Amino acid sequence: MTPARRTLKAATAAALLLAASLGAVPHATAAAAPEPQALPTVSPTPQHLARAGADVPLPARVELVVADTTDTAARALVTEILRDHGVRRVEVTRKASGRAPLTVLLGPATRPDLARALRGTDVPAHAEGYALRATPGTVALGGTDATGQFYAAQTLRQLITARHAVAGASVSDFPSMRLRGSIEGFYGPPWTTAERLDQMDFLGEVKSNTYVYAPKDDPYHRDKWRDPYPADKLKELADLVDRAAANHVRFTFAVSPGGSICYSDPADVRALTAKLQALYDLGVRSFSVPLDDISYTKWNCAGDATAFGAPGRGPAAQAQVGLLNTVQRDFVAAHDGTNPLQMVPTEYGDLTDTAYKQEIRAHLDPAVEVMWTGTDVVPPEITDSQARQASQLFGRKVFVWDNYPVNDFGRTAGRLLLAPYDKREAGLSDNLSGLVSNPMNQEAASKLAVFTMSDFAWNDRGYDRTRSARQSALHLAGGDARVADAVQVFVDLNHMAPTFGSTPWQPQSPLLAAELTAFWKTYDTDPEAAVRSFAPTATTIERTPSVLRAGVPDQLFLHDADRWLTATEHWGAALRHGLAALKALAAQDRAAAEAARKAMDSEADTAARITVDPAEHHQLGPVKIADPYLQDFVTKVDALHDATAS
Ligand code: LTM
Repeated sequence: MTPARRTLKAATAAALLLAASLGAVPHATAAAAPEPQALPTVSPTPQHLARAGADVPLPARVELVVADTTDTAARALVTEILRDHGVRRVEVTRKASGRAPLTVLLGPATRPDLARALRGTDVPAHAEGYALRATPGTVALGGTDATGQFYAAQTLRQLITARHAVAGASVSDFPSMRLRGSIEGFYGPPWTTAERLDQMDFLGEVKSNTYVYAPKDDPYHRDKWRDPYPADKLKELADLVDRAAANHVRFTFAVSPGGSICYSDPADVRALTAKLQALYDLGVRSFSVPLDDISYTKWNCAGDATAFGAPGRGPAAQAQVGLLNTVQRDFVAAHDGTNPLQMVPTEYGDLTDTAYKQEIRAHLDPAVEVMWTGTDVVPPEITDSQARQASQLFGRKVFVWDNYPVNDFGRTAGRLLLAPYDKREAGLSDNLSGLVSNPMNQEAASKLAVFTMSDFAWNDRGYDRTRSARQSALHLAGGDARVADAVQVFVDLNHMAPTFGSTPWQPQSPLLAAELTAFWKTYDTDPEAAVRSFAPTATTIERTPSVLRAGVPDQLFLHDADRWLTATEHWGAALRHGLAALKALAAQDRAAAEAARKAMDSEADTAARITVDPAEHHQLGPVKIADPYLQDFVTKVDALHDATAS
């Protein structure tokens, strides 16, 4: 094979990959006949999933056997799932009649009827675990606790096949990490109530149990932390708390007093606990006191200098530990049903032993959860060894606040960060108490990455990035494989991670970049073949926005992505015109080349002039898509055209 042909083959393979994403050509996975015995892919990846027997068809009438110990949310979800899949009568009963075409048992796995039906499927001895067994005539959903029951129902939802049957599966499952979910902890426009409600439902679906309310730009969270929430805001919070509970998500309320608190003033301690009390009264049972992004080289009041001495790392930690221990002891432990207090240390992103960490290690109540972002604020990796060191430094397993996929700092200006989770080592669950995502200003667009993070947090050792990315795309696409293909094209065009420094640790647009490299290589020897092979990709990119706009059911996502979708359309058109210009150049048709080049430049200029919406993005500036590759393509075509004109 000649080098040019080899390059062309490589280019064609890459083009097929991208073009196949839109169903433009046969897609290997899309075209393959389903394996009769293959079980549906469940996300997050279960610890153990195996075939137990034949699939169990869903009849028109189902008996749902419950008891007082059956979780209300799980019961509502199972009922909804059955109805959505054609079951017209869901008869709820306390005891199976033995005459129903299908019996679904839901409750604690220890309930005698469930224990019998689950024989052959291990019931994990883990909080939030569950066992599920579907065999002819019976589907058993047993939780180790109420949350486990809810998660069994979430798995049932994914086990229903296209033929309205429950896959004949045996599932024994539990989370690897205790705390999983998201922390709304970024700077810039906070999420709206609608977005937060959406996030609660989403976290429930991906079996994540934690949402931390810590928006930096909510004045009542930080600057005005002493002030009570006005009634309308409190009502919004109450709605969120209820929705979180319905999804087995711990709504975790955070107050950040560090910018102005006088640690030694009992009135400030009272103001802090009063703020927590108001949320406890709404039903909140998890609390956090983040002390990140504050100065510890100055006190906020003279009293602290008297109480703790000259400002510095050690005295700052002493003051914080005093406050946190008081809140843990006098508020959290004194209120029924609360979970241990969470905190973010001022030194949250390194592994240096300091007087600050020594004080926390020695004196902070061991019940308090300590958050840590990694070896940097935005780390390129988190390894087991780093997590172990952090746990030693803070005297407990740390709770990772992962600044992923947050887009509130300078280098993220104009970007949606959509790359699937990566470079977090399997085995982290042994060394962490949990993992939460600090997402983007755009809630719905964040779900693409958070889906994969939740998969990792549930089962870090079973995490498969490629599978998770596909599942995440399918989730956004409402299960439609063709739309999911388009989602993955869009992800490739925005395949970045939050990065400190100039070297991205997740490659931007890896598929498109590979294709363009192959394209230019072929172009050197056979311009027409190069144009032919790349054309489907240009078409795919140009059509992706319309496929997503028509096919993604999530309107919040379409709103979040709107400007990036519009830019993609223009860049796709620029590619198309650019290819036409190159074709005309090869045919020595100067007029056609000139016209096509003009059209390309105009589309590229239009794309480059689209800016983010300041109401929705902390970092302003032009929307970025597949940079620098698309602009580089345009620049190169311009140069080739200029060269022929001279
Ligand atoms: O990361 C932490 C603990 N604090 C802040 C976040 O609020 C912010 O979103 C990220 C990314 O800019 N950096 C921080 O330092």
